[in-house]
Amino acid sequence: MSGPAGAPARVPVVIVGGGPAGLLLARLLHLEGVDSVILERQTREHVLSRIRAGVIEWGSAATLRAAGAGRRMDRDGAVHDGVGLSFSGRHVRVDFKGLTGRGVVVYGQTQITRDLYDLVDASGIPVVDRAEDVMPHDVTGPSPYVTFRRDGAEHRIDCEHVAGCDGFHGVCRTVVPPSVLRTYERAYPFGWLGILSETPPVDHELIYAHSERGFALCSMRHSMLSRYYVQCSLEDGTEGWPDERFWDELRRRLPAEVAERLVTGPSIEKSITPLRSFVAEPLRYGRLYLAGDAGHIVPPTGAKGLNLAVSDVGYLAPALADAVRRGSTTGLDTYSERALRRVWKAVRFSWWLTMLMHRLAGGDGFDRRVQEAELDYLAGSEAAQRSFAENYTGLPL
Ligand code: FAS
Ligand code: PHB
Repeated sequence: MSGPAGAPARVPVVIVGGGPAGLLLARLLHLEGVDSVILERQTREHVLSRIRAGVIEWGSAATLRAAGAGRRMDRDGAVHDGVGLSFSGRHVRVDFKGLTGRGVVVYGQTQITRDLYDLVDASGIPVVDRAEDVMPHDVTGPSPYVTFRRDGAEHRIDCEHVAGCDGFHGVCRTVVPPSVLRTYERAYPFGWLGILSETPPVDHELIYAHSERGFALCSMRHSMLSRYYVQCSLEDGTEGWPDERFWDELRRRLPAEVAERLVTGPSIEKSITPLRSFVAEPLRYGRLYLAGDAGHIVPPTGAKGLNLAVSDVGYLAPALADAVRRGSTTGLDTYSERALRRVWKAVRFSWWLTMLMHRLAGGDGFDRRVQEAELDYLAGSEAAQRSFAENYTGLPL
């Protein structure tokens, strides 16, 4: 078997998955003079059709700029110096800039993925899309290889290392034996119903709303493209949420002065996302390394999913380059521990903000009183707001 047109039969690094983690890793390796190939299960059109994250941490933006993916982000994205929290009829602004000296960049993951694909193409990095039944082999030995099918033909690529950037439902995590893999998980008893609408955002910054009826989030992609979410039941389907019901429910969860400003319009995308916290340990097994959603999932409340994919790759790329170019495995030997230290801090923050902002069913009202007390404390404490700001804008790499 040989590599398909455009892909080598042997390459130092095979990357499974052509989402943000895989694309960014390929580009950073290229800048270090290390060749790779990306094997992506879907078509490029399918990957580029996904509507996902919207908030880029300060450090992630720096990594993307270092990769050469900053031009359109800095042109079309918007730096946000704060965020609004609304609860019990109150509205509190957390001043990221004033508290930490930095902000976040609001720029859609869809655009980031497009920018990264353009860079990968310009770098001459082969991307095999519609790669079926991808499977890493012999990852605990010195000569791993990856097989896959495409258009009915079997293929094999020999390599030195395999990067599992294939997301939560990918194949690479399954290569790690149950005797080695440890997983930690929280499934939340609610989901997010999200819509996109070609309407002006309700505010110039994001608003996270805690209300008796449930959580809501007002976000955006640009001045005429808004992104809104409401907490919903896991039993819900989008067919049960016509636009009129969505807009009505969103208004009910926002402070009156915000709801009055809301400009509604037809949704151009509508989807429901279940919320989950998940971490797999270790992120390395032999010469296989997990990065991004392949290794961990966070509820989108803290806007960390995409950012963790970027930080994992920020650790993994130089480590792979050291091994391939200089024969040093120190970076690879410490990759899992370093990445997981940052992952668990983001998992904690995402869990904390999810439990703080969402309506928790059942109970005697105790949870709600504790939520209200914590929000009241956050509203009045600079120390609490600084902690929020440090975590939201991104902890150091
Ligand atoms: P991805 O899942 O993006 O990419 C993995 C790639 O691997 C995919 O292209 C997939 O097709 C491919 N693949 C899978 N199995 C394969 C196989 N066997 N062989 C080859 N290829 C394979 N994060 C936020 O910060 N904010 C949000 O609002 C937010 N909303 C989200 C909504 C949804 C519905 C989902 C699923 C995630 C959301 N996330 C959000 C998280 C999301 O942005 C991820 O963190 C981000 O996509 C992680 O990037 P990757 O690790 O590259 O994984
Ligand atoms: C988004 O704009 O899609 C978004 C923003 C912040 C979040 C989650 C999603 O916490």
